[in-house]
Amino acid sequence: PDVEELDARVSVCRACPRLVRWREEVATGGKRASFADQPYWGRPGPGFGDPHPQVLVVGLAPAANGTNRTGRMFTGDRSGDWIYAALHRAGFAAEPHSVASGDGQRLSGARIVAAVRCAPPANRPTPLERDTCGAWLDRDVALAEPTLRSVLALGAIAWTATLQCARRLGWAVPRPAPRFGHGAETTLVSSNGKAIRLLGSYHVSQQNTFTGKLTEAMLDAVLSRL
Ligand code: DU
Ligand code: SF4
Repeated sequence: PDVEELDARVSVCRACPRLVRWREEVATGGKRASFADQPYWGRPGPGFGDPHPQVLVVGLAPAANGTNRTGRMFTGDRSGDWIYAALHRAGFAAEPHSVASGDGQRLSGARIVAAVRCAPPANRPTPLERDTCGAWLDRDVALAEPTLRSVLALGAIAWTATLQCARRLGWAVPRPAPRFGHGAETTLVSSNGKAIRLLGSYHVSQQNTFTGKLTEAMLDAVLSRL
């Protein structure tokens, strides 16, 4: 299997009843007024970017009117404005913005995925939904492993999901479990004996960027270490 096949498979997943209901509800009757005339994706968000990445960026979950609308990771919401601008400044993204399919955005050396692939109500997946969707993260990480050098976890949930994924894949994870923080770093060793760095950044959610908990300089400082 390659990433194209993986993306096709994940985008038709219906494993979590609550999330299937929510993603489809938003995509039909529940559109944001300003997007009312647009078709919504209404499905799980597949990974986006370089099929042979050195860097895997792991987000939390699609936004109801962002990825759930556009079908592309971090695309069409304010979190996306932050991460794509930073990826562009760091040389990974062709464009500083990600608007929709056909906008010319491409990532080189990086691929973006999420711990949970369907938009959750109140942006909060349950522990069971996180565990269930971990199966897709496992496949993404396993496919990326041959070229992978670093994983950037955006937020504590992505950090924990990545550690759990590494353990399921039989990778060596330090004990006690490394703690998430902005700028946190640890080294995982893949089942092929390859050292892979895990870096943490505060998530690019508005909650962090509006309040100044996460600044562009803080994000750039972590990305420069990738
Ligand atoms: O059509 P394609 O070149 O296989 O690309 C599919 C999809 O992935 C497209 O929206 C661009 C993106 N992509 C990328 O961002 N970076 C790559 O190196 C290859 C594809
Ligand atoms: Fe499938 Fe993940 Fe969506 Fe659950 S959250 S339905 S596992 S893609």
